[in-house]
Amino acid sequence: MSDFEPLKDGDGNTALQEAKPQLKRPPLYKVMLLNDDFTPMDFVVEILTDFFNMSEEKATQVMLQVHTQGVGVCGTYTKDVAETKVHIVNEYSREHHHPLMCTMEEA
Ligand code: TYC
Repeated sequence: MSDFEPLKDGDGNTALQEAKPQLKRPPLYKVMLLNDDFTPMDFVVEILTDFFNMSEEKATQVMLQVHTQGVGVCGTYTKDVAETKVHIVNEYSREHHHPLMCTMEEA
């Protein structure tokens, strides 16, 4: 069903006009990896291929970007998906006793 919003004229009369449908896109979030001195490079590449569906080549590129620049983007997702990825990656890293940190911020 469509919504209606009030439309006032100068004499204080109010009519109803059909409101424009409010179709805002949901905000997107960048999921990022942070560099550290201890997590093995191979483990980071594995994270990027397994959880972010990157090719080995792309994963190596992103891992090296994080290694040299301190931070790199793994992908951009809706809030729920981004939160889940961050959680899964951080849990997986902890389970393997690596200090790798995954975070998110609005794109
Ligand atoms: N700096 C790590 C090393 O030299 C590798 C690394 C890359 C760690 C990316 C974390 O997000 C990271 N072993």
